Amino acid sequence: MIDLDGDGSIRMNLGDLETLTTYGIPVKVLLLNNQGDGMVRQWQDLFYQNRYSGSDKTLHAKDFVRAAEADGFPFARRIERREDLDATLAAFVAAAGPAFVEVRVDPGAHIYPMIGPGMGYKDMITGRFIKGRAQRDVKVDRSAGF
Ligand SMILES: Cc1ncc(C[n+]2csc(CCOP(=O)(O)OP(=O)(O)O)c2C)c(N)n1
Ligand SMILES: [Mg+2]
Repeated sequence: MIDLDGDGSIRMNLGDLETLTTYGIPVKVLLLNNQGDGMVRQWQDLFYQNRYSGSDKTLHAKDFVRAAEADGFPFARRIERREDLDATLAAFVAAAGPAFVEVRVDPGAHIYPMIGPGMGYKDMITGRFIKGRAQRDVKVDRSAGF
């Protein structure tokens, strides 16, 4: 079993990492760390002119790999470079018992498709890479660099 987690979500139940090691439960935890509540931040990018309230965690100091090590994870690693992905993920899946891997991802990346507030399916926003139907004009401020 592989738990795909976010840095915001895992903060809500981080104590249960220890449950896995206490009982030897072989769950693999794959953390996608974009240093914030990305789903919330995306709305603030698109509809609130990049005004971030409560969604930015770039100043937070949590070292998730050390947290997993402290809870006794025999396998706890961080992936920061794309070229390390394949080998580290293969070792992660092959590791016996509970295993933890943190993948650092782009804090500015958006997730599509999405439906904005007050919009319907016909207004689905598909982003830069998905070819969609004609879209309602959503003004996107890309000054933050994405
Ligand atoms: C218990 C609970 N609290 C709050 C929310 C609202 N919420 C939805 S997504 C989200 C942010 C999740 O951040 P993260 O896990 O880092 O995922 P990301 O979008 O960055 O990939 C929050 C707070 C929720 N869905 N459930
Ligand atoms: Mg996140």
